[in-house]
Amino acid sequence: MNGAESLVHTLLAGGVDTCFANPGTSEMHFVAALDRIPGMRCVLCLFEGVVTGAADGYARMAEKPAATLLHCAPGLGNALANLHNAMRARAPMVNIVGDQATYHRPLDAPLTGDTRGGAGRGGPFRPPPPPPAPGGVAPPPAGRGARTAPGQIATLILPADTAWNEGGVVAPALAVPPVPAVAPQVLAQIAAVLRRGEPALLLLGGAALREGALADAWRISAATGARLMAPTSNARMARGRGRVAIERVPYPVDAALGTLAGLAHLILVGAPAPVAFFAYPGKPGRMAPPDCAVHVLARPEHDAAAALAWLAGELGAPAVAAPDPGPRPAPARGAPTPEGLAATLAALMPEQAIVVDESVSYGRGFFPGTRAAPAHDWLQLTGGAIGEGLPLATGAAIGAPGRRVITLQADGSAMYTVQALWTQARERLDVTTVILSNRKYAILLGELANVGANPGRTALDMMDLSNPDLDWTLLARGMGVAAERAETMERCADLLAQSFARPGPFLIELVV
Ligand SMILES: Cc1ncc(C[n+]2csc(CCOP(=O)(O)OP(=O)(O)O)c2C)c(N)n1
Repeated sequence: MNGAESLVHTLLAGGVDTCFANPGTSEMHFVAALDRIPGMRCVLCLFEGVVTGAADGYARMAEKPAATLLHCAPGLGNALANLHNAMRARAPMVNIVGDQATYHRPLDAPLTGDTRGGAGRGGPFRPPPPPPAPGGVAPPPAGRGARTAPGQIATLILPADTAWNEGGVVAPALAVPPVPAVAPQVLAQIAAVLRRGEPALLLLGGAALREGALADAWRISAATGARLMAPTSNARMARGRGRVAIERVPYPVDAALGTLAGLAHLILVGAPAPVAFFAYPGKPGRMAPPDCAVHVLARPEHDAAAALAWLAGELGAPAVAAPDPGPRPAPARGAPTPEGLAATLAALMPEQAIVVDESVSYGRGFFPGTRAAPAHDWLQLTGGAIGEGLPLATGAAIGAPGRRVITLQADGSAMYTVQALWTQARERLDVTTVILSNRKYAILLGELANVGANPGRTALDMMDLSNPDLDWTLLARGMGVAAERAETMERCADLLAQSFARPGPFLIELVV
């Protein structure tokens, strides 16, 4: 058995059975091992940023890591933006990065680069040293690292000779450490804070945004008057009928400050304290009022759901039904608007849909209009590095087969990783993409004004995506995805309904 074969067996033994890949010469023995050993679903992606974005989406839905296969330092470099997003989503992932053979590295061949440096930037898990030749790679620490709550990125560098040398050893999976419980004193302290009845807000992130945890948070809210909110960007949130609907801290600084004004206590439940995405001249960076006490109920690695359940019990908060979101809206008519699109989605989306939201500026108001939709999960761009929506949707569809994925996708961001559409076609994934075609970097037009910069012709041209116009129907069809354009909400509704009724990917260019 060679090193590559032992690695594939070890990954499978550890429950990693899906590999998003973009291979090169240094990974050929790993690819050959995947061919010889059954059990691994291999998904080809045509850019490394699609590989890592797809592995992120897979992990968010399957709740376990996928493997990625990436090509030495430059390939890993291409992967970094979506690795960053995955790290912010706290998605587990095991990266296998090929590299020059150990004895070839000193020759400084053209593709030799700082693979270890890049791996270190992909997440907090330090890459293990290259395994000694001959053979015998040892991925279980990587697998365990990835699965340690709340999910981490583990990167294994696989020099070509360690893959092809004989002497591979299959390692049994290591036990994954249990999710740590919140300390009883912390729970008691937070209960005491909530009993005071002062203006308080529970900021729910990570596992606290799942259905059961939201229900317990709602009990606490109903019993104590504490408000509930989520961070601006979240990896996965349970939404729709039957779930407790909560709003997010708004992205614009003034709106965020207004939302949190007057708070005496901010209680963090698996979420970080809210800060502005960027510094703006003359504005604060922290969004909570300066005299607001910030308490940590659960850090992201803690069992936030158990903490909320305990707290609800301790406060004697009875079970309460989720608030009725009102009737399911009817599809909108006329010219496209954000509210109209939200209503149309709520009207038509199937049960248990997965919404992937990289809508950037267009989607800030999607939440209120989709409350009365059937139960669904909502996935967002967590690290602000645009170009993750299409890959994220691709991975989510593979991680949750049988569920329709709906991607709400801003056009500028879509162009970063547009090749993900090809993988959706090849894998026949049930993904409906709505391209929000405003032919602008609209958010940056606002940011130009927000930072007080000068909007001259050259600056404005750098935020304009026209001249030439992108034709999304041609782009999609060129990658095997059926596509149509919609200029009205009626047409959009028609196309959405058609797409939901048939298997496979479909793209709607919504001209907004
Ligand atoms: C990897 C990366 N590169 C560049 C940026 C800067 N950036 C932020 S938003 C944006 C434009 C987004 O345009 P689009 O996706 O069309 O959405 P819209 O603003 O029109 O809603 C850019 C270039 C970023 N956030 N991440």
